[in-house]
Amino acid sequence: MVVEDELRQAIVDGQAKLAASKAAEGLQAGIAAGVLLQECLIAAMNEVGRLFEEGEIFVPEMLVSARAMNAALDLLKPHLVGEGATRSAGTVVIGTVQGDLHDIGKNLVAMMLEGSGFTVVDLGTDVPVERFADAVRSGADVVAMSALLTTTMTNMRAVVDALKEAGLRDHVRIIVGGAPITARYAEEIGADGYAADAPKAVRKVKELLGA
Ligand code: B1M
Repeated sequence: MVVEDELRQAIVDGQAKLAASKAAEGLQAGIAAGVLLQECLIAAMNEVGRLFEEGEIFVPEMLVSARAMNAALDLLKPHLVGEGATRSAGTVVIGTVQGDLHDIGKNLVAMMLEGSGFTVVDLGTDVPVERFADAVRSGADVVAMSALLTTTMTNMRAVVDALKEAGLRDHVRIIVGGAPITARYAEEIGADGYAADAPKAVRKVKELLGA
């Protein structure tokens, strides 16, 4: 098996140490970190999702796979992010919306924004509407929301509406993303932008801030 296959398999099997060592081996073999991320880490999590959907694995297995992906991601991180700017390009407050515990994609977006020179305030997962509003009051330039569940994506609209009601909507740009989110949904709920993946999120935030 080539190292890419071994890395994918280690994540699907939830073997964190092996996943980290295979990620290191991939880098040593000269495979770009971005390629390992897309073709191994993200591909493995898609496979995990498929196995879950087909009832072949359950939540605990998904969780150990997520840990294995994070172990590999830690290794790739220094290679994925740039040097960063000396002065912040703006403050982005990011979080996974209320009711939703998925954080791998959100962490990836946060990491890449940080690497591109933004100050990132990470509110974590299961973030109540009011915490986003408080972060805007504290001076965030951008609110970035992630959702992975069709049942929680509606909470993005709740945040946009709450910001409007609090008179804060015009003070901030809003970007949304996550597997069930589309550009159309972003427009429908009154967000300023949508991004399909972490690099596109960075591009969108730069565009929104004119950075
Ligand atoms: Co869950 N889960 N999960 N899960 N899980 C999904 C999302 C699911 C699609 C699996 C499936 O059925 N095929 C399904 C959702 C179905 C739906 O709503 N349509 C699902 C389900 C049902 C559930 C539970 C309800 C299961 C249960 O309990 N019965 C439960 C819900 C818990 C909760 O949140 N309240 C649950 C739990 C979990 C774990 C906790 C076990 C674990 C998460 C661990 C963690 O995150 N720390 C987990 C996992 C790992 C997954 C899958 C397998 C992988 C998600 C992932 O990390 N992908 C997932 C299946 C899948 O996605 N194929 C699944 C890799 C990651 C890099 O991609 O997060 O999509 P992603 O991020 C991408 C883009 O979406 C984008 O950029 C990233 C790439 O660069 N992006 C943004 C993300 N956020 C963005 C924000 C932006 C811009 C882009 O701007 C702000």
